[in-house]
Amino acid sequence: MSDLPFPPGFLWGAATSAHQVEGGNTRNDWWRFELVPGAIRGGEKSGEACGHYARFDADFALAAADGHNAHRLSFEWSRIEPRPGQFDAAEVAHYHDVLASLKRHGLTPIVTLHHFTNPLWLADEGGWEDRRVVDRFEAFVRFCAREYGGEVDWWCTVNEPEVFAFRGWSEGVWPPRVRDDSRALTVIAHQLEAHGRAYRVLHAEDRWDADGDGAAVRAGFAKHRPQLEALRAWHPLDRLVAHFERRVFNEAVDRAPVDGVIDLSIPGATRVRRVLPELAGAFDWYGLNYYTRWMVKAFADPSHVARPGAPRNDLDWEIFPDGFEQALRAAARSGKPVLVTENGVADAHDALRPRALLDFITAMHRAIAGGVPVLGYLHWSLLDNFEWSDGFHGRFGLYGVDFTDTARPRQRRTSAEVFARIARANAVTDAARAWGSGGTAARGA
Ligand code: IFM
Repeated sequence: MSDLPFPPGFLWGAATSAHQVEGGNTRNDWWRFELVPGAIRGGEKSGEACGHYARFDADFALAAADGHNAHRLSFEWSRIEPRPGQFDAAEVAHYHDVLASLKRHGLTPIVTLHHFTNPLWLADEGGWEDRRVVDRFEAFVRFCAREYGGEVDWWCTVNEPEVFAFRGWSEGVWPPRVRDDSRALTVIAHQLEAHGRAYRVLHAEDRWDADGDGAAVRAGFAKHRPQLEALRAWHPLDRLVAHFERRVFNEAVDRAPVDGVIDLSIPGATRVRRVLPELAGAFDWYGLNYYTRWMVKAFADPSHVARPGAPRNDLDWEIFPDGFEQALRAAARSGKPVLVTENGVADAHDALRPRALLDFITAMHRAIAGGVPVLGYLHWSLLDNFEWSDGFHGRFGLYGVDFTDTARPRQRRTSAEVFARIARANAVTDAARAWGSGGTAARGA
C-alpha cells in the first residue's frame, strides 16, 4: 500500500484532562462525589490519579519522543480559583511551569478551560444550573486569557456540554446526581452560552501570538459526536427516540455556535430556546470528540448498546471507524475546520487499539481526501487515567500507568509506537501499518 500523507503543519498529539491525570484535586465537586458510596465503579477514587501533577515534565518527554507536536490539557478551575475571585498564586505558577515544559518539548498547548469538574464553591451556589455560572466562567476565562495568553493560542472553552449535562442531570450518574431532562437542557444551554462569552473574552483579552503563526487566539469547544441509530430498524419507537437524541445531542449543539440560536427540546422536557448574538459565529474550529456508534433501544435499560456482534472496547463501546469519517463530514458542515480533540479506545491489554488507531486515522485521511479540512488529531489519551464513574476501568492510554505506584515508569504500549510512526512521518506509512496490524481479533467480532 502507499503512504497516506497529512497536510503540512498537522497537529499530532494526545489529550488529557486535569482531574483525570493530575491527582490531589481536593477542591472540586468530583473529589466530593467520589466519597459517596456507590458513586464510582468498585468504590475507586481519583486520589493520586496518574501523579501527573508532579510528573508532567517526564510525561511530556514521552509524548515528544514519540513525535507528538501538540498536547491538549485542561486547567483545573478549582486549583486556580479556589474561592470566587481569589486566585492561588502557587497553582497559577504551576500551570506556567506546565506550559513552559510543553514549550521545551515542542508541544503546542491546546488548553481546555472546563472539563467536567467544578470548584466546590461553584457547585454549592448551584453550579451549571444557575445562570450566574456564565458570569463566573467569564471571569475565570478573562483571568486565564490575561495570565496565560502569552503562552497559549489554542483554547478549548468547554468539553462535551451535552455529555456533561446528560450524565449529571438526566442519567444522574455524575454530580450533582439529578434525573430531570428539563434541568439537563438548562445546563447544556448555560454551557453553550458560557462558551459564547468565553470566545469573545478570549479574542478580546489574549492579544499575544504565542506560536508566531499570525493568530493570537484559535478558540472552539469540544463536541462529543456519537452516531445514534435505532437498534431495531423496523421499530418505530427506537427510530423516534434515536431521532430525538440526534436532534438534541448532535444537531442542536452543532447549530448553536453557527447562528447563535440555542434550541433544545426532547419529549417530556421543557424546551429551552435562546437567541444569543454573541454566540453566533463564536468558534474558529469545530472540536470533535469521536468514539463510537450507539444503537438506541426505546424505553429499555440500558437504552444504548453496541451493535450486536460488533467489535467492542473494554467499556463495551463499538469500535466503528467509518462513523469517524461520517462525524468528520458532519462537523465540516459547520463551515469551520475540524480539530479532532479526542478519539480513542479503552483497551487495557492493547489488543485492539493498534489496529483501531490505524483504522481511525485512515478514516480521517479519507475524510480529508474528500474535502474535510482537519487541523489535527489528539488521541485520548496519553496515559491511562481516571475514567469518571468507571474509575480506573477504562484504560485509554498510549502509555499504561501503575496506579498502585504512580512513580513507576509508564508502560509504553504498541499503540504508542504505531502513533509515533504516523506522527513522525505525518502519514500512515507501511511501517506504521506493520506495527498496527499485530493486534488480536476484536472481542465480539
Ligand atoms: O475520559 C473521557 C473524557 O473525559 C471526555 N471524553 C470521553 C473520554 C472517554 O470516556
